Amino acid sequence: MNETTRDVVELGQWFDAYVADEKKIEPKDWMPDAYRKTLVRQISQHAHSEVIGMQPEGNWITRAPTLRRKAGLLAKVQDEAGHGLYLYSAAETLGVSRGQMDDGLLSGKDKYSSIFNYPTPTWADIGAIGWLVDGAAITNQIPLCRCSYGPYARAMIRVCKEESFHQRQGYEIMLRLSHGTAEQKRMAQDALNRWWWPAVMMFGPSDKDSAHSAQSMAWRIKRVSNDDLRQRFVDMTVKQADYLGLTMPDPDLKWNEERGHYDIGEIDWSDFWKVVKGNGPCNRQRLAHRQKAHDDGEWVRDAALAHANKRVARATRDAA
Ligand code: BYC
Repeated sequence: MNETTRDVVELGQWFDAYVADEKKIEPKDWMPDAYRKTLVRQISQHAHSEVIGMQPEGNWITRAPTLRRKAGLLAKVQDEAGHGLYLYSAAETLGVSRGQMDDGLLSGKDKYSSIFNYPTPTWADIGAIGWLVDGAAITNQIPLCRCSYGPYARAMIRVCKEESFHQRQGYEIMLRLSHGTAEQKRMAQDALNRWWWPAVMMFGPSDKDSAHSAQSMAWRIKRVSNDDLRQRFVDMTVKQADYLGLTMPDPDLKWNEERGHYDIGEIDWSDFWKVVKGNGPCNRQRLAHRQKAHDDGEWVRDAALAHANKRVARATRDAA
């Protein structure tokens, strides 16, 4: 064993013990390359999801039914832009640049959450997204507040607080619609029918097929497995649907006395992978829209960079 290999083995042992002790890894700490890589993958995917996630709802800002609804929706979509920015910043602390992450998203190399590739044809979709998608996001993200990487864990605290407001605004829309006219109730039920299974799939493949879960849990990046998070979400949401007076689109959904949880029907994983691989109903539209926003913003990036370069040049001259 040469000196360098021994150092890495010792550092690896230090790292494992450190995270097992629930201590946070900070940007300048030593970390295994694979840990860094996994975090860059997960955090940048998460950031991309927030940014792409603005599109399905942004679609309704100009058509929100009242001023109050418009203000709530505007605030939610702006929060999502903010989440994207915290998360890109958290990923940058791992040595990847914003430009590299933009390229990853726009080239189709990087993933973003499958859920944002479905259309939002009615106002009830805005309710269903807040209730189900943000509900699923909170279920997934609360444990991430205890992630072993400090900048990601800290970003998650604020994100979760804001997601909690998003979930409530969505649920309140569903409550009003489901207790409104027959047509409004029908819209709410239709939105639930379309969003339920994609929301259940948001948690990722089942544990036996999840490529990264075991290692990510050992590193205390992920704290709860995909299936356990999915179960938490199902158990919580079934009761909320009951209160709305809506029917879950799953004839096999039933309470399992022995397990103390709801059982759900078979998940159509082929649909999930189709969407993840870029062939969902809106994948192309979402990326094309993002590409256009990126191109339209080029002059802003150029101006900001020119300004920053000028300041650096002035500071260097003054220091000389
Ligand atoms: N969609 O081994 P696995 C939001 C991929 S945004 C697409 O289990 P991992 C919001 C996975 O990446 C919510 N791909 O992976 C915004 C991997 O492929 P790669 C976003 C998925 O990473 C606006 C492969 O499948 N939340 O809150 O251990 C409005 C195998 O999976 C998906 C986050 O990003 C999916 N759903 O676990 C409203 C949370 N699932 O990378 C709301 C942070 C899996 O090897 N991320 N894949 O090519 C995570 O917690 C984890 O990354 C996941 C997946 C649970 C998503």
